[in-house]
Amino acid sequence: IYKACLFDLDGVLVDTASYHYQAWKQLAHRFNFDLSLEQNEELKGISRVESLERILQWANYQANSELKEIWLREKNEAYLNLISQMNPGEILPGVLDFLGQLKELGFLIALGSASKNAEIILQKTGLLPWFDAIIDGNVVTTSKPNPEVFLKGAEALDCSANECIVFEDAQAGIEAAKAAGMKVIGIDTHQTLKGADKIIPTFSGVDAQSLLQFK
Ligand code: B16
Ligand code: MG
Repeated sequence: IYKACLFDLDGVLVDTASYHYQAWKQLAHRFNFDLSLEQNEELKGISRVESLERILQWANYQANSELKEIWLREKNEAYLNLISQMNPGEILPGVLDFLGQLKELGFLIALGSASKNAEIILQKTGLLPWFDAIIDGNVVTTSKPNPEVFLKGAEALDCSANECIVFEDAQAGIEAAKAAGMKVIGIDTHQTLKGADKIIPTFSGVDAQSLLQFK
């Protein structure tokens, strides 16, 4: 009954979290704030604008909207600079093999990411040709945990929600998938995700057929 797999990008297919972290950390120095790794974890899956809002809150710093715009641009420029060097070697372990298995099983594959830079990353890493549809931060108006990104993914593939399986590494993404009425598999090395239908630590050695069976 399952026809499609919807993948989050950062933390599922590639690890861009460390690039986001470097770029935000650098930006936060502008208001004398030192962003911690734990705080960066909380930014996973949420949009750029919302990430800045959270950081400003942690820093207890007020900024007007023009300044925020400048900072958002600045952060993104730093981030783009970092990801411009990305290559296929940065695809997370087991991902390519898993995508290959999905194609063989006849699954449709879509991206469901909050990032506005998703397509560049897919291009740089050579992942782009695997995708039948790309839903990213440029086409959604609400962030995860809102289900919009995954509902649009299902629509683009001409599937209903109960035919889709989502792969996510962030709590907001798990919640978005559940709110969309989809099955969700958490990618979680630290066992901190709640509410997923199944959890795998990585795609390494995963057999798609048995993983995608649900009672
Ligand atoms: P951008 P995902 C998310 O990607 C990241 O996890 C999150 O940290 C980031 O703020 C968001 O993309 C927006 O990224 O600044 O490139 O538009 O996990 O939804 O693939
Ligand atoms: Mg993610």
